[in-house]
Amino acid sequence: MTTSIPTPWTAEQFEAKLREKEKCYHIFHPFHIAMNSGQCTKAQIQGWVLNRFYYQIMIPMKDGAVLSNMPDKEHRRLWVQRIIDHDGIEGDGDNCDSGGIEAWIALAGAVGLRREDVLSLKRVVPGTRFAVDAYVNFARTAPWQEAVCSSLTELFAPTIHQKRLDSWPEHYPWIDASGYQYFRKRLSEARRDVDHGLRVTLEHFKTRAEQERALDILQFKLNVLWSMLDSIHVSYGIGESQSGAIARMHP
Ligand code: AHQ
Repeated sequence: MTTSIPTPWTAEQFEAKLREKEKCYHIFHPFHIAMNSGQCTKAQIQGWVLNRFYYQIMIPMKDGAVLSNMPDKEHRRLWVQRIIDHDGIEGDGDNCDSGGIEAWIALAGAVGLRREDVLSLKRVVPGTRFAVDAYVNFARTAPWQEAVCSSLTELFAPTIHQKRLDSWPEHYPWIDASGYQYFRKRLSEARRDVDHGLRVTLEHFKTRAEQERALDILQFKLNVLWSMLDSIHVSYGIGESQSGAIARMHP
C-alpha cells in the first residue's frame, strides 16, 4: 500500500494557515479582554507592566541570539534593527533614539511604578520568567529560520497595540498619556518586522511537513504569550474582587 505524501501548500495557502493562528493570539486571553475593557485595577495593570518588562528586556537578547545564527548580511542588516528598536541608539538630534525598553519604563512611570521597582525584576512571577526564558532558549538553539518564524506572532500585534491606544485612555484616565509611546512605536515596527519574518518563513519552509512544523513553531510562541498572561492572571486576578490574589500568592 503506497502512502501518499501530502502536497505542499502554495505560498498564499501557507500564509493563510499562519494567519489562521490569530484565533490563539493572547488578545483573546481573559486578562487582556478584561484589561482592554476597563475591568482591571491599578494593581493589575501595574502587575502586567512589571511582568511584561521582563519580556521586553529579553527581546534584544533573543534577537542577538538569532543574529548570531544568521549566515548572511542581507538578513542580519534587517534583523539588527530589532535590537536597535529596543535598546535605542546613541546619536545627536533626530539620530538619537532611547529605544523601546526606555519607552516601556516610561509606561511603567505612567501607571505609577518607580523605575527601580521595574528594573529590580523582583516582582516578575515565576510563570512569566519561565515562559520568556523558554522563548529565548528556543531562539538560541533553533535554526535561525525557525527562530524567525517564532516572531510571527507579530502578524497579530498591531491590532493589540491599537486596541490599547483606543481603549485605555477612556478606561484608565489615571494613566499618563506619555506612557502610550511604546504601543505607538510598535505599530510600524511590528509591520516592518513581519514583512521580513514572513518572507523568510514562506521561503524556508517548503515541504508540507516543514510547513506544518512552522505552524507548530508559531503555536509554541503563541503559548509563550498565553502562559505569561496565565501566570499574571493567577497572581493578580482580574477586577476588584480578586485584587488581593497577589497577597495570597506571594506572602
Ligand atoms: O512589544 C513587542 C515586541 O517588541 C515583540 C517582538 C516580537 C518577537 O520578536 O517575538 N514579539 C513582540 C511582541 C510585543 N508586544 C506584545 C504585546 O502584546 O504587546 C506582542 C508580542 C508578539 O506578538 O510577539
